[in-house]
Amino acid sequence: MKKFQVDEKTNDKELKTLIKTEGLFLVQGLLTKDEIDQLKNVTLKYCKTNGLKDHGGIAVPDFLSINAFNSINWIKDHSKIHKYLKILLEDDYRLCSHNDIALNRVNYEWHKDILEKRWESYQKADLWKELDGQKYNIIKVLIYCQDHTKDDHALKIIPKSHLESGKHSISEQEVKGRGFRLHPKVGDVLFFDSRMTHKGQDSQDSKDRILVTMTFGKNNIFTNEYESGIIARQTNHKNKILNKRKIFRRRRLDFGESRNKRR
Ligand SMILES: O=C(O)CCC(=O)C(=O)O
Ligand SMILES: [Fe+2]
Repeated sequence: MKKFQVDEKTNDKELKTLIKTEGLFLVQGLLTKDEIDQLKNVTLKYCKTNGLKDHGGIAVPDFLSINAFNSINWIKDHSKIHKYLKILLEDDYRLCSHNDIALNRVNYEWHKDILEKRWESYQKADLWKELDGQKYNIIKVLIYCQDHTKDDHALKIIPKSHLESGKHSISEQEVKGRGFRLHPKVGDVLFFDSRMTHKGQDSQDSKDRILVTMTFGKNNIFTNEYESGIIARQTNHKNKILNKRKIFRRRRLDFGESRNKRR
């Protein structure tokens, strides 16, 4: 674990080497407790009545596009996060549309954060090969909003697995018993190559567990393809939420009307 922990004293070369060879690093104490509290409070308030049911918890896909999250959209521009992204993505990158908040979501299957299912076809280039002098360079940023030093509810990872080609879902056979759990403190931020094999918590905690994620990619063909698939996936998920709301409103309306008729 120590090997992957960095702080403001870690130099650019060490950071680049960690991502290149291990696939990740964890920056200690990057966000303040007050910043984390803001992320937490807005999420808890919103998820009381909104969001998409997902793996036993609630997901908020593309929270940055939702008015209720305007007060925390500073997170996408946070200068301390961008200090690291600028080094890893060499000043030429963008938020490639993916952003998500998860409340109490269980995510116990090993996977890589690459396009899957019907969205896989958007990613045409081989992610493990160079194309026209360009290379895959997509970094996922994870912010857990609670302390995980004494629990097993943060990310489980396989260092170096970003170098192993594969599909989104990774079987236990491929994992071969490898992997270990990270134990971030409040305010730590994880940066990882989105091809790294990882999984979330195996079961829910008794306390609320909030995870904020955003994905940034170097401006190139790999990021363009990834982003087009992500936009399609996020739109699909957001439509599910809208349809659910419509059904809910229609039911309320029907119920109200039938009650009125009875009067
Ligand atoms: O729930 C988690 O901790 C992991 C979620 C995950 O796989 C991800 O954000 O990429
Ligand atoms: Fe993931």
